[in-house]
Amino acid sequence: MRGKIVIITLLGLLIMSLVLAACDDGMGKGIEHGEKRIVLGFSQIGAESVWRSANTKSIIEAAEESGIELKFQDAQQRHENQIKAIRAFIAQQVDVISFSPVVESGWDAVLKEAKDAGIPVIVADRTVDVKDDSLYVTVIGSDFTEEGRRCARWLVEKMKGVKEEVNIAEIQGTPGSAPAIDRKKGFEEILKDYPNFKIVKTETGDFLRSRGKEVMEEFLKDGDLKIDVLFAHNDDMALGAIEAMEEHGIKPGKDILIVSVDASRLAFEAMIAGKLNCTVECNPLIGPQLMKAVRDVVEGKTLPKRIFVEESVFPAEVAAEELPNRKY
Ligand code: GYE
Repeated sequence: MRGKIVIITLLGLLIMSLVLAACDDGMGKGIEHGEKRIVLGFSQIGAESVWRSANTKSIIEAAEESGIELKFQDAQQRHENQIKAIRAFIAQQVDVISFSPVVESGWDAVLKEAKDAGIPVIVADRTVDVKDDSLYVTVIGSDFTEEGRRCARWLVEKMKGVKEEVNIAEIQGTPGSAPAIDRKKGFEEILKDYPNFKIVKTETGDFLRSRGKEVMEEFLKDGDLKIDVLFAHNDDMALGAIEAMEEHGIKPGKDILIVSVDASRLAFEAMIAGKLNCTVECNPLIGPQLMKAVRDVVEGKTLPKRIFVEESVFPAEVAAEELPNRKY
């Protein structure tokens, strides 16, 4: 009799744990210590830059700290991989979907599918261009247009009274991405009041250090081209361009002034070495803000449509003092 009771109890426990495991995997709802955990599906762009790696780390750590179960997918820079990932999250019935869109457009259909499935979407870092903005709850990220303006304002100030005609070469980020579109827009918006500042050459470097180097090599091959300033849409491409300049016998930061965006530690080191002149901050450490938003959405709170991250401008003069404070 006693043996029978033990077997029945054990069977009962086994069935219970199987049911719990099925809830966790099949339904996408995490259960730990009898408590339901929020499940977040996140589609990341890839690992193109130092910024992106810091962003991924921040999201993974913040999810862990806030007890949110994270399903993380790396799209390797491909729009179609992000669409696949979002569809998989919908099929798994996660509680919230978040993603950093590689490009601005082409999201209407898949976000409609998420909406129809009743799954809220939080856009992180880069923005989307969709007809119906009820397809997402909020966008958490930087003001890229303002970053472009800050680069131009720094440049105008720096060049005041130094040179009459200023020739600028630009290395852009991924074509069609929000930071590439908006940084260019903000930069040109300020420069239109200064007709002696001209963008004489512009090309995409896909936010990659290797491409930044290649693009700069191309620019430098053109013997007729006189470049005074490089505006790079991120630090990685600026660092690649610095290598190309040095191989060409040009002193980066002196013969050609360089301003870029992100404010990574590597950029600070380049400033201290006198090779980069200014970096405008774009903060990748948005994990904690994202997890807070995820919780708020699940609890039914109303969020603002846009959540900005606070950022600064760091000219070379403050680099040595600021470097110890940099976290990425
Ligand atoms: O500036 C760049 C990265 O989307 C803001 O993407 C981000 C940009 C960042 O590859 O380094």
